[in-house]
Amino acid sequence: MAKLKELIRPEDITTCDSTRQMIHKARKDGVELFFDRAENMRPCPIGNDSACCKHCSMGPCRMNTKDPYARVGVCGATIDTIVARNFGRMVAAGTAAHTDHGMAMLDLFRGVIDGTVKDFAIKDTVKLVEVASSLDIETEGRSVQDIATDLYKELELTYTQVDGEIPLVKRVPEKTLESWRQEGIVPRGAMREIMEMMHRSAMGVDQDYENITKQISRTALADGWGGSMVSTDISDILFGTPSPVEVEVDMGVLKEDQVNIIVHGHEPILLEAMLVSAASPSILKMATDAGAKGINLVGMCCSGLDVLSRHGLPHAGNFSSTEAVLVSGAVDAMTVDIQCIKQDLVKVSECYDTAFITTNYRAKIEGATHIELDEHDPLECTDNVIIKAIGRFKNRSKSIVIPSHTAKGIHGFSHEYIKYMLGGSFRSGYEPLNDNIVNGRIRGAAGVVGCTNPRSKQDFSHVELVKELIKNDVLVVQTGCSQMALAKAGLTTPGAAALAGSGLAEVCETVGIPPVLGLGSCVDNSRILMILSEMVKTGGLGDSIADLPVAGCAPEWMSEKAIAIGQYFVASGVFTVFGHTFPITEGTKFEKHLFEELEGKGFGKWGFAADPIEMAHLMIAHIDKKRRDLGIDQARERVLVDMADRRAL
Ligand code: SF4
Ligand code: MSK
Repeated sequence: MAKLKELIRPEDITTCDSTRQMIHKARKDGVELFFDRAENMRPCPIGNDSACCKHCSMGPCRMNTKDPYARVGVCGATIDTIVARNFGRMVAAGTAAHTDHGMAMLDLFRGVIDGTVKDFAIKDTVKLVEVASSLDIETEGRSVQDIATDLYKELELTYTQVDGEIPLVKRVPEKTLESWRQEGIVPRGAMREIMEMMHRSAMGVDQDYENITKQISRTALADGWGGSMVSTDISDILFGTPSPVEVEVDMGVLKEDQVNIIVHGHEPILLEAMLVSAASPSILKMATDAGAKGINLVGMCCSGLDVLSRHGLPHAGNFSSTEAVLVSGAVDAMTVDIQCIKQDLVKVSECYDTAFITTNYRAKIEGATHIELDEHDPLECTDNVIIKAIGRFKNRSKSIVIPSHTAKGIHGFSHEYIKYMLGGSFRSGYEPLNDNIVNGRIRGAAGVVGCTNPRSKQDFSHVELVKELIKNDVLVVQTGCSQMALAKAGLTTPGAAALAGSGLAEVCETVGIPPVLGLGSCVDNSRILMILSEMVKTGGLGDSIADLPVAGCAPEWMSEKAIAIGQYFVASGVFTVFGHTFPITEGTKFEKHLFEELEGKGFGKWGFAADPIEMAHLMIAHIDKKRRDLGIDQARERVLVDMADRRAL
């Protein structure tokens, strides 16, 4: 371990008991984790408090003056141009990540359709027909193969189209779409928008922050209503649309007497293939011959959430725990694909003799074993990963300390299932949700999503924020590492309704749902967009997404993907609050544009707060304002008076 300054106490950097226990152990073992490095590497003050531009070799230009307008770059670029360009490039990178993930799903779908991929098939034909119909593809009396072929061609346009509107904007409420058309921000195709964003943010091109913001929104919308939505839809078609399932989470799911394999990353294909390999009798025999009682497949981060939603696979924790889990000494192999994979996992794996295996040609890591997953023969890779894990199990030499905590919860809510659960098979729909919002039992809805970050006490803001929201009758939907924070804290069970306000608790108890609904991985934020769209189309809550009493939040975000997600929610009409830091300079015109002016154009707006309770109250205040604008605030007061009257009686 590198020589460290005095280290911060684990109690102060995480609220996750298992991670805390593992940080203590790592320090005893002399193993450095990212928490330690975050302590030793303070954020660069120029980037943190102001801005820097390094888009050409006349710079880099530092804008770290007290008055952000006191200086311009060598080329004359103002602070607004510089922060808008930097922000735009983050959105372009985040959008590229989600759309490339979606493209990989589409590649797999094409292989299934043309018969070159034989290990996967179309599993959910109901979803296939539903997605095809939503894009006006004829489905009546046609074969699955023909519908799928037409759907593939249509969805490919999400990426390759150079003019017009991406296909999935057909799902956007009319008034929301109209505001995009007026602003000229309907995405044409994701590749074009990302390319144009990169071009316009280069030295000497777009130097008007308002004009840059238009391309920022257009690019982000190509993610939410494009790449991410394609990824979710195709994953559902190939692997099944999630429905509620009970899942056990946290590091206590590791088993000392089994071969433990952690799968971490984002694309579901790796874990889906791992499930097949782990069930193979010959592989199982190898494991038992090695003295193991079985093979324990465990997910982490977003691919874990994807497969947890579909198969109820146990999950060991979120982004901040991926090194910590290795410190247990119980992980025989960690295998990864793309995104959010810290490079130092290789080093930490080495310290505990864990086999660390990369599987995707787009994401190799120096020092890792690379076994490429080819979708035409995925088991070749996944069989090999398990064999390596069995080899490590046989020769385990490190002391094993498995944290004992686990929590059970219900996950796997999709927008389709929410529709069904509220109305049953005969009258499935969003009417019960909208009715309960109108009558005030439910105050509004909030999406709480996103990462964890070593610069923010792990899970703390997610959990405190969500508790405050449900206490105030706000129904919460979740994705990504945030979902896992709440799952570990035991808030994804129907019993958590006891922590909710009386109105929300009554609805949850009637339907039998938790007040916190887990929807899956970070690309599955597209499911939240679909919920919003359904709420508008169902009626009674305004004509556009911007009219809805809803808000979003990523309290501990770290990835560029989170910024892209935040911007597509803002452009779609949602007030979106981020916590811990925000990557622009305070007191600039660009800040005012994002945080105030966009709302006047029929979009949502950004918000920021460092404290989770403050975040919750910013969101609740916004929800209440929307209720007033809709004229449904009176209904809420009437319900509360009725309850008080009853109590008095
Ligand atoms: Fe400096 Fe302008 Fe070059 Fe940026 S583009 S590094 S502000 S000279
Ligand atoms: S894994 S993007 S840390 S949610 Fe999707 Fe978690 Fe954020 Fe990665």
